[in-house]
Amino acid sequence: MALKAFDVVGLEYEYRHPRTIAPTGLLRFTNEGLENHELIFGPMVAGVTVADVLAAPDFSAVVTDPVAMIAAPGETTEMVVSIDSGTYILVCYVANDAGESHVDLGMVSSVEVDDPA
Ligand SMILES: [Cu+2]
Repeated sequence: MALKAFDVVGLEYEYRHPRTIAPTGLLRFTNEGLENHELIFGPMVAGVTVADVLAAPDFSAVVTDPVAMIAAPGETTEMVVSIDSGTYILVCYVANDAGESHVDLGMVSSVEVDDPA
């Protein structure tokens, strides 16, 4: 049986993805933009919001076991992952030529992972 994939597209400066996904085995990140983009993807600690993560001094205290992938323009990269239900953050900390971090330009999102069982 083929692994179910969670497809994320990155571009300037946002992610496009389904709002809710079932736990999936294959995380697939495609860069449809003109700059390099990364996908840092991990479950937020219960009760933590995206705004809390962005304000937190210690990322690892609010997002547990994130994975990181980077894709050049036009590239697709994929990774087999094992994920549980919860709310996951997607964030890119790459900086553009002006020195602005993509996250500050809006490249951050979240997705609900919901186990249908
Ligand atoms: Cu980016």
